[in-house]
Amino acid sequence: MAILSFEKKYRVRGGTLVGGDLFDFWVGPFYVGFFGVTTIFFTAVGTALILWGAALGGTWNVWQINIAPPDLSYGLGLAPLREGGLWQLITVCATGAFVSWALREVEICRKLGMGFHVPFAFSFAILAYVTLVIVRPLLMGAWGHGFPYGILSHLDWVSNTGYQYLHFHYNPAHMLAITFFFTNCLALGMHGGLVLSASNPAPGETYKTNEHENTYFRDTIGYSIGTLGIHRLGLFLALSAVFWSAVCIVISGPFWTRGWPEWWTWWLKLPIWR
Ligand code: UQ2
Repeated sequence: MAILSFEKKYRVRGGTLVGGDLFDFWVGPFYVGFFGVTTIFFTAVGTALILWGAALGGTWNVWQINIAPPDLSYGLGLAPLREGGLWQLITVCATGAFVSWALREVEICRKLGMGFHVPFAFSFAILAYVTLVIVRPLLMGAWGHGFPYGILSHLDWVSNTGYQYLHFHYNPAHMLAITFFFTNCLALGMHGGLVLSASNPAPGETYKTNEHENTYFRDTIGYSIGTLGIHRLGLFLALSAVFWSAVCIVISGPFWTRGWPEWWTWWLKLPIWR
């Protein structure tokens, strides 16, 4: 279907979750909707607060700008703006913007009669962020356990938090997350390579399709997962990577406070070694 006739089919009323027809319109190519408005609102306020926090920080070097969460002594209370309060408001705005964006995706899916796979996948990314700056700090009793907003400062936070547990690579959920990230990389490398090899022929060569793709893998490894299957596998691998990343950090502190290498003593204590 040509893009112009498809637009007529797509630009239909309804599918909104709240507000009825109120924000049910487009601005240029962009669908607005109630959650388009809330996305813009949270993004604008959040960005302004980040600029305010940066202005207070004494450097405009983009690598060094840092907006830190409150000191641990503030616990789960509100902190003055300069003492982490800005970080708290920015966290509210960021979460508001991300959730608004996901719900706008849901409204667009409903308009189009599509599955909710894209907002479902995006919700895993939101879950990872929320786990770091809300769930884990709540479980540990202080907003100061959230990560600071800054390019180098958040890297320092990751490094310091890792070393607090001596060797984060011994965290079993971290192992799973990494394995999923790497496998996801392998699968997307295979998929991208396979699709381009078939559908982007050199000048003078002919365009190939599914049958060539299936046959390539049947000839090399005796198995093809299929053109739909590879996308199911990709979504599973990507979501699993994010899910186990969230698990690996939320168990560090709230459920395991010692070094991760020590967790493996259960293995050494198995009766099979006696
Ligand atoms: C495939 C297929 C595709 C693909 C790829 C495969 C025609 C265009 C990459 C091959 C994938 C396999 C065998 C699964 C690999 C498993 C893991 C865990 C990486 O068969 O169908 O569609 O892109």
